[in-house]
Amino acid sequence: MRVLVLGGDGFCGWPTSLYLSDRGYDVTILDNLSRRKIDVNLEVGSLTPITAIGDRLRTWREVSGPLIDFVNLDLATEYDRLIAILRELRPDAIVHFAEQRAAPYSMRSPATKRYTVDNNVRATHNLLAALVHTGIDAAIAHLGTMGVYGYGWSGTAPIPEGYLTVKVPTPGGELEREILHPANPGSVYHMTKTLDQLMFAFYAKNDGLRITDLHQGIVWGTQTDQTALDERLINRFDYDGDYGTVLNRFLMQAAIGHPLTVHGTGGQTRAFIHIADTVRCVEIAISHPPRAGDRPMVLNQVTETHRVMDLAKLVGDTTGVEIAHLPNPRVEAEENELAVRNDHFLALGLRPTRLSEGLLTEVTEVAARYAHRADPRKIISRSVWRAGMPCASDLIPFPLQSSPGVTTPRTLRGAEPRA
Ligand code: NAD
Ligand code: USQ
Repeated sequence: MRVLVLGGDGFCGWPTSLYLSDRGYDVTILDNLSRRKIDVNLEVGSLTPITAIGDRLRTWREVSGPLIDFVNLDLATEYDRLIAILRELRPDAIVHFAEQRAAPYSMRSPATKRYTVDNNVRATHNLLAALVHTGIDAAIAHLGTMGVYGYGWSGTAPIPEGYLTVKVPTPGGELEREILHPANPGSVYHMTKTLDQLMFAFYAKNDGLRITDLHQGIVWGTQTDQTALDERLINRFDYDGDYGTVLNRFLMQAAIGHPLTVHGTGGQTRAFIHIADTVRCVEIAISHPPRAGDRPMVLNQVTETHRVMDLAKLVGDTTGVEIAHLPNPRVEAEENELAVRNDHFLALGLRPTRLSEGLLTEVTEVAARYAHRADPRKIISRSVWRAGMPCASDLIPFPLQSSPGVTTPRTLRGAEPRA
């Protein structure tokens, strides 16, 4: 089976490409390397020393045998080249990761708001138009997000898999209908994923495209069996205030003795999935595509939910690092309930990797190994949702070497918060 992985150089796309290649799929990565360029612009880098895409692919060939091809192409702007690549490759499945994915970055400035919308909406639409244009019947698995549903809208009722049954009052009585779950995005980034959903609904109905939208929770962890084979295959580890996500940030902060940066009360509940389950879910999705004429299949790619404060306590208790309650730079509910249905993935064979001390330690150890690469000035989230919202000052001094205890996570005692 020939698979084209759009965004295959990224945090989820790279381990997915290796996993699929390892499982015998013929993989081509398409990526414009924009994520690496954003790091350069933000003057930050992955905590882990990721190698150039060419080195990654050569190393994979050396250690495992199969060849992964690479195409450097901007999905949002290079439509004609995309057509040519699709005609040449004729993929059976396309995994679409290629979007700007950080909510804080999408709220950082008018320029990043516009970039996020232009990039994400055009990338997705170009893909859909190109499949119709070329007549290539590839199944699409797109990475959506739990954030399309919003938080707290349905209280403790579990969020269904994409569609909601509603009763429509009519003069002749009530009609029962299944509609796309109301969209309730919390950032410009999340808004682009709700726009993607509408495009999928249209192209599935009008052109019979076969589309699965994977509403994924926050991905944590860093390595998979394949990325751990050689240091040159290492996955990226984002820890900065825009791209770092909450649990990986807490684990990295513990590793360098930085107080854990809880926004507000920490009452926000979110959905999570380990990176090793992300790659498995993608394989499950491309092996069970919908049929032409079906509405988009929506699967909640989530294995558990946690409250931010509970995660901070867990990491704080195991490492001795303190918790800092910081002003929340986002406009979001201080507290919310969250229950999510993920019946499809369980029925299709996913055995969830649950958060465990062993896995937390593994990530903290990776973070501790590369702690010398961390720039603590990049940790505080300073992209605010509305101009003028307060945000915290740096919590530990730079350079890092002058802060206490940069040795191993378990011996650390965090510096005093001074926000
Ligand atoms: P990432 O930024 O690490 O990877 C995205 C990749 O897409 C990058 O390599 C980037 O260079 C590429 N890309 C972006 N725009 C492109 C374009 N126009 N043309 C070609 N390539 C382009 O992000 P990630 O964490 O790997 O996330 C992948 C997908 O999964 C995203 O769509 C994201 O919304 C979704 N997702 C991620 C998470 C998470 O916690 N990381 C959770 C839920 C959903
Ligand atoms: N948070 C903190 N402290 C931090 C970082 C975050 O308290 O240091 C809080 C945030 O305020 C928020 C929650 O933790 O309430 C989650 O934030 P996050 O940055 O971990 O995740 P989010 O912005 O939602 O985005 C991430 C990915 C995105 C994906 C989404 C899945 O970057 O691509 O779509 O998770 S979900 O959240 O399920 O929609």
